[in-house]
Amino acid sequence: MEININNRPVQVAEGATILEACRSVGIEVPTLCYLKDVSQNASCGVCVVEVKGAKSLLRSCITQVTEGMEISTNSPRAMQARKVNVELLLANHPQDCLICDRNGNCELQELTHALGISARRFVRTRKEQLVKDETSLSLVRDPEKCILCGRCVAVCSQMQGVKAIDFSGRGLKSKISTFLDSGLGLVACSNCGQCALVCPTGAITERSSVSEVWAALQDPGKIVLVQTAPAVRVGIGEAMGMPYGSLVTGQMVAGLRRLGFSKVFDTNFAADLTIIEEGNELLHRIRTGGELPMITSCSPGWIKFIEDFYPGLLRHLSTCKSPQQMFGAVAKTYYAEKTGVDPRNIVVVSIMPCTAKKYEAKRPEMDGAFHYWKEKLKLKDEEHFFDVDFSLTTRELARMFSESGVNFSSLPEERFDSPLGESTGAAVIFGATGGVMEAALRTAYEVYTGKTLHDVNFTSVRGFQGIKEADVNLNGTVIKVAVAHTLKNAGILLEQIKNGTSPYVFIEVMTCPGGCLGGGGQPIPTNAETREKRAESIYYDDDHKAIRKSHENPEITAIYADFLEKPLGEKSHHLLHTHYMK
Ligand code: HC1
Repeated sequence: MEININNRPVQVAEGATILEACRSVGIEVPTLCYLKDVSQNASCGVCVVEVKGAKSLLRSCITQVTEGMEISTNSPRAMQARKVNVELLLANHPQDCLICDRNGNCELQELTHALGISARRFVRTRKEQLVKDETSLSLVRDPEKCILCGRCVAVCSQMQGVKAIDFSGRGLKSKISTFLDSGLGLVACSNCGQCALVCPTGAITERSSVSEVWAALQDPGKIVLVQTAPAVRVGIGEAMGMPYGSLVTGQMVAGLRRLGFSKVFDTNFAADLTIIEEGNELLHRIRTGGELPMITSCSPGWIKFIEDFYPGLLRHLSTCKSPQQMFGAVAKTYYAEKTGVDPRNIVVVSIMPCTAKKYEAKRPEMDGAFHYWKEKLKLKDEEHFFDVDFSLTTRELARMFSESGVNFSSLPEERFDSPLGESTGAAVIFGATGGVMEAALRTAYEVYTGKTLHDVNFTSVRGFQGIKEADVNLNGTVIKVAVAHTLKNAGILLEQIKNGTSPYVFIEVMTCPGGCLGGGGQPIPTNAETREKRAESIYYDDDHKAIRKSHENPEITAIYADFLEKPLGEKSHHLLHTHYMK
């Protein structure tokens, strides 16, 4: 349809909102609350425009265009109102931008600058000082910095179906809160961190462990090992100013060495290990009439979700620990033995695209290595250690690079250390929704049929569709599999299992949209465009790997020969598998 924007006739899609119509013809209307396909609660009032014939200014994010509409996005009245609305938000907003986590990447700060606001015109209206919520192992909420845009509430309820946070109070007492105001760590929050990704300010951030990691790196008595998740290599470049989805594995390794890590290892190695254990677990369940469908267990937000909301279905989860945790357990046992290092002196740091990994690392049962050594080294209880000591997000790693003056884009490409650094194409695709399933199928096919799989690309489980399903032919035996990303979609598959209508044998669930590449610890912005670019890089990386099946990774063969002995064996049981909590 034809409408007129800023005195220019333009063709726009019927049914579009004014905001969408403006953006479709390259006219930017700012907003602090709108989130495409998720949040349209029109709370910030920043996107107001003037429409000829309308009595008042209209919020462009919720007003549909009509034929012949005459819109002005930059009339003096619209611009003045936009400015006043931002000034009102600033009245109650702390002025500590210089020391805020989001300094330089804050939508409110950017807009304040863009609108030419140079002074604080309105006085604070809120009487009380709101208290930080530091109850979560993954996230910190600072309600003083909250502008009540509602994006966090929208992603938590609409995208994830979790509803851990919501608006409470009225007027000046309005705030985002948890059930009984008890704090994120005490409610059914999955720790996914999607709220932190969409927050326009610094009101929700990851709980940072950067200073603890610096302290460990400066401790001469410690060997500090670092592992990097599949999706970090396609995210960290963005945080260092490179194009969306840049694949920077080699520079990332070089940068980590320059930060002082003793060894730079790859979570992808542990992803290959997961496939061996999980693939064998699946085949064992199929052959022995075990609980099916079996569901993947590497995404900790998903584990928290099923524990909180569907505890009766926990038997469907694979007992495999996630690759992050498998890595920690073998680093402090296999690697410690191989190198003769006292496990008490090993610090394992992981770099993850995920905020829930922080919570996962501190789950009480994630201390397999401590129990492995307890008898042998006569360890006292107060010497207790976890398999993974610190889990940092991609954003925290970027902060460490910045703090230490690493000039990321000029770094040479370096290789991971051995023996926990070799990995396959199957491992890197863990970072995208459908990747764990595809990696598992590459191995399951060969183990089950004893034949070589020539085309390793299971394209039917790729892509960003909410739930994907496929029939996989294992040499005559057809198994039905499904893949879901976001917890809301996972909930749909769980309801089928609950009702006895699930047709699947194996299900992959990833907490975040797009899988880990869209994780809550990834650079901001993380949106449809960035997710798309990161996925392209992940599949490019897989395509160009010399080895693309987990069971062909020579370091995996070696760890079974030298240490684990066999998949699902005694050591695997203690170090690589876990249990869940109702
Ligand atoms: Fe993931 Fe995983 S793929 S959960 O998305 O299984 O975070 O990247 O590291 O552990 O390997 C995240 C990513 C990650 C684990 C692996």
